[in-house]
This record gives sequence, C-alpha cells and structure tokens, in this order.
Amino acid sequence: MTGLFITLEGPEGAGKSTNRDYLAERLRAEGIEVVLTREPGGTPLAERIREVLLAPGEEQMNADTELLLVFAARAQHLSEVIRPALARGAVVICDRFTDSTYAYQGGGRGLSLERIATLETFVQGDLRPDLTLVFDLPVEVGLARASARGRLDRFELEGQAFFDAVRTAFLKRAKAEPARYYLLDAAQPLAQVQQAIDALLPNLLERARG
Ligand code: Z5A
Repeated sequence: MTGLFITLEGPEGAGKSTNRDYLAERLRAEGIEVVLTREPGGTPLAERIREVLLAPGEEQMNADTELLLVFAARAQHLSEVIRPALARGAVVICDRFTDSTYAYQGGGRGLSLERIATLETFVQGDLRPDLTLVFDLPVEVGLARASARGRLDRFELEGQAFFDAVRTAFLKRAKAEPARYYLLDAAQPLAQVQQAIDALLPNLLERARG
C-alpha cells in the first residue's frame, strides 16, 4: 500500500502552515491517517539542521553548504518519517519540500538547477510529491505577514530581488507541470483560500482511499 504525499509551497507568509493544519483537520475528519510535517526539519536531528540553516550569524553561509544541509536534513526526514508513513498508507502533508530548494537555492541563490536535480535523485530516488499546493502572493504582502511575527530568520533578512526570484521559480515550476501543482491565490482572505482547498477534498479523499 502506498500513501499520498502532499507538499505545500510558496514564499514566506503565504499561509502554508495555517492551511497545512486546515487540510489535515479536514482529512482526519473523514477518518484518514495524516502525518503533518515540515522542512527543513521533521525529526529531532533534521530540526537541529534547521536551526543551523535559519539562525543569522556572523559567518556568511556558503550557498553550497546551505544546499547540502537542506538535503542532509531531507535524507533524515525521508528515512525516519516520510517513507515509513507512505509505506503504511498514510497521507503525508509536508510544509515545504524540494520545490523550496529549487526556488530558494536555485532561484534565490542562483545555484545550478542540474546540480539540485542530481542531489534530488541521490536523496529521494524516484520519490516525488503526488500533489503540490503552491500558495502564491506578492512578495510585499508575504513579508509584511512574516515580519508581523517579530524576529526575522536568515532567509527573511534577504532583499526584494531574492524574494522576487524565489516567487518566479515557484511559478515557473507550477506552470511546467500542471498535473502535479495546484496554484492558489494566497493574497485572498483566508476563508476564500480555504474554499479553494475544500474544492480539492473529494479528489484527495478518493486518492487517499486508493
Ligand atoms: N528553505 C530553503 O531555503 N530550502 C529548502 O529546501 C527548504 C526551506 C525546505 C524556513 O521555512 C525557510 O527555509 C524558508 C525557506 C528555507 N525561508 N524562510 N523564511 P518556513 O516554512 O519555516 O518559513 P516561512 O515560509 O517563512 O514560514 P511562514 O512565514 O510561517 O509562512 P507560512 O507558513 O506560509 O504562513 P503562516 O504561518 O501560515 O501565516 C503567516 C501569517 O499570515 C499568520 O499570522 C497567518 O495567520 C496569516 N495569514 C495566513 N493566511 C492569510 C490570509 N489568507 N490572509 C491574511 N492573513 C493570513
């Protein structure tokens, strides 16, 4: 039996965490086993790597170091959480996954997409999400939501050009593979975003029940 792997992607402040919880509640209400997780992180060791990635520091992190840390955390997360959950037939809802690597390390940092693809295959084999919800919104709106929370992490300290490149990369990926990606207008009021998620539920339930 194989479960269903759903990832939530988009720039900061787009509402991924809020809607991750909402989607999980809706599926659980239908009796589906849901594993909620996030990247970078999702296991104690991967969460320690997350802390290294997010903490601003005096020594600038090399972009290749950042890329390798993201995939190191992912390898741990896949073996400890994601693969076992999918193997027992659960729905895994993951807040960010490899699309974020293409967007932040590829689009934002300008690293080679071919190199990212090589690491993706090395770490994941042929495992890819079944469905990716992309929460899209103007950079200024997302940053205003994120900064309302207070202290900014190492990524949130980047400038407008970085975030524009990140947003463009997500949109490009969504456009290139419409069968896997579902684009949501995350600048709308939350109730409308959640209506769009509700519209997906019948299809998700059918797929989750195999
Ligand atoms: N990263 C990377 O570089 N490479 C990788 O491969 C991976 C990650 C996997 C941590 O991610 C960082 O890791 C991330 C990229 C990098 N960069 N940063 N920063 P994260 O997911 O932990 O960080 P985040 O994206 O900044 O999370 P976030 O700011 O919490 O965003 P969110 O989860 O999309 O939003 P939210 O917490 O659900 O909502 C934010 C606020 O907006 C909150 O007060 C909500 O109540 C409000 N909200 C949500 N939706 C709405 C609507 N529709 N209207 C009004 N207000 C709303």
